[in-house]
Amino acid sequence: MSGITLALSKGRIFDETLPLLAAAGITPSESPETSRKLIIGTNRPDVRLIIVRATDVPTYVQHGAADLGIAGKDVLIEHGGEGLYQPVDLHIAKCRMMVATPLGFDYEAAVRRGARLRVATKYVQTARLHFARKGVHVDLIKLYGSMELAPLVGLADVIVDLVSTGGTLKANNLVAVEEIMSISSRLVVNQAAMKLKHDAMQPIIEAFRGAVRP
Ligand code: PRT
Ligand code: MG
Repeated sequence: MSGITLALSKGRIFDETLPLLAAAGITPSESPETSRKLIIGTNRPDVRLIIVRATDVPTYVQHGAADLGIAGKDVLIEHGGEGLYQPVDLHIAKCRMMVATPLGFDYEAAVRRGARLRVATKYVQTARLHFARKGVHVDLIKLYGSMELAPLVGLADVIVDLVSTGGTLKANNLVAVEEIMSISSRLVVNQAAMKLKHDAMQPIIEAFRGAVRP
């Protein structure tokens, strides 16, 4: 494929990427929200989009099935980032990685007395590193979604999850007790494509960089 392939996920990343694409002179020919197509053309014959799960974006780019992609820092940490350049923080799909507990659970006291914590999360690498740095012993329980449920039914003491409005925590009587890091989405680039397709990719990367609104 001599053109450029960009990997995106549906939903908030796609929505927030549209203005960046526009800045690069790229208009998708249909919306992934209404179309079932997984390969979407654009107004530019040399640029196409592929629509994949958010967690799969780094994998497609790492293996060169896409030249470029957009992925959350959360996803990139879990993936490990091998084979990828991360040239631009796009400041989109922002949120915070937090530790949350049921209302009334004294997290600080549990940490102080060296309790072993059961932590449910989709973000096991991030959680492992965070608690190791704090010197807290944890049993990590890997989940694929709806982490908020785990402490309510006794599966875990705390969760590590992304929080944006806080509405989901509140609705489930949970409270954020510690921020691990702030999260935004990054442009990722296949390292070989960066060399082989440099002349075609560089204007797109620069247009994205110029359109970032921190
Ligand atoms: O949904 P799917 O299982 O396909 O995958 P995904 O959840 O990884 O994808 P998507 O599109 O939902 O998220 C893509 C990226 O958006 C993530 O990788 C994050 O970098 C970023 N992002 C920004 C978020 C949020 N904000 C966010 N609030 N990702 C998830 N959430 C979830 C959070 O996990 C929690 O369940 O929203 C819920 C909390 O939201 P509030 O507003 O109630 O606090
Ligand atoms: Mg989601």
